[in-house]
Amino acid sequence: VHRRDVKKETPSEKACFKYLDLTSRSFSAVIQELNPELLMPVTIFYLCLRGLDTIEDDMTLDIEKKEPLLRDFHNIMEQDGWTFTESGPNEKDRELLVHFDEVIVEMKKVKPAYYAIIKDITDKMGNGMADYARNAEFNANGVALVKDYELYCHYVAGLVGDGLTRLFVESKLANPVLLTRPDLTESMGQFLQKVNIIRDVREDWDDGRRFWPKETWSQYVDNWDDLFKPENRQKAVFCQSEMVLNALKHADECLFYMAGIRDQSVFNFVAIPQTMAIATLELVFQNPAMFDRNIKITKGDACQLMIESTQNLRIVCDVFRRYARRIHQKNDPKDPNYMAISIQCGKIEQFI
Ligand code: PS7
Ligand code: MN
Ligand code: MN
Ligand code: MN
Ligand code: MN
Ligand code: MN
Repeated sequence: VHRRDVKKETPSEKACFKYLDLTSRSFSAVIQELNPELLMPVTIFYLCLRGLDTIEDDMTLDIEKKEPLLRDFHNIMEQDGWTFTESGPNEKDRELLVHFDEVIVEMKKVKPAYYAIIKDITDKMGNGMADYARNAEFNANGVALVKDYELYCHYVAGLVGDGLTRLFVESKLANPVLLTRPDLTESMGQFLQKVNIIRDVREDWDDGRRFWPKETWSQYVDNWDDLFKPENRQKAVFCQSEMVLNALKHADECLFYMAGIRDQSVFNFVAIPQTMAIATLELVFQNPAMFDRNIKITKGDACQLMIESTQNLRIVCDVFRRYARRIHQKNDPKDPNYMAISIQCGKIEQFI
């Protein structure tokens, strides 16, 4: 296991870890234990994308200002001394943008081969986010089709997987064969992003944002807001099942992807978020509380998952099977998605 060497760190390196801690709930610890070769590149990658996402998420920022910022962020983030102080005061990650100049100092020290990957992904993600930010302005209903939902997930998470995989292979910490399987990489990102979007539905609704596709929710309620009315709880839970089923389809490909990782610290880094995601999916499944408030797995479960995700692929497969079985047991025969969920859980339970 690797640990940061705090004594040898420059002030700007320390600042990067401070903003990593401040802005990441789930990734900070695992990033800080990465193989030293990838420690700074992945930290910088995270902070660039977190900065970009802070601009995307800021609903007080006018679209005429937001769009060019998103589209050009990959160039803006290279300008020495650049900082951004216009985020709304309630923006939780605004401090990162206020002190972005310190991230830029470290960004300039990243190996060119790694930096090229970081810049390419930031470019593609920013432009994808911009397409959807415009769309949200003109269409208060958000995304229409499941394929639009999945394209959004590609921009904000599938691309992260692509960039990380290229970093892992470039540093020889993953099998290059992973580069020939972009479908597996895409599933790694899609699974995390879809679970995040399902779980955060209430918080996003409160903020006036919707990521669930109309093609799905319109089968259960006439208007998006109706999904949150207490009298529609049963319909909302059935709709939730369809969203869970859609996410669950990525689980087996995530297990295949993890078989391509050669380095223990990289394995831990990719496996921990995935096991947390399947546990979160089990927690939200058939759980009406998700429409009232933000729900989270317990500290105890998170600790157990950390231990299990830092061993080997066999143990991680066991975790996936365990949660698939629990989802299977909670499955409701009255649910229109009952058969499909049952089949999908069966597939994971029988995996290798
Ligand atoms: C570079 C580690 C490992 C092949 C900031 C990791 C926000 C779920 O929206 O912060 O605030 O609720 O709870 C992470 C694939 C991306 C996908 C995406 C960069 C896994 C900007 C994570 C993370 C690919 C867009 C965080 C996708 O959730 O979100 C690095 C392999 C950032 C990964 C966002 C979401 C990540 C997310 P929110 P959270
Ligand atoms: Mn966002
Ligand atoms: Mn966000
Ligand atoms: Mn500063
Ligand atoms: Mn979210
Ligand atoms: Mn979050």
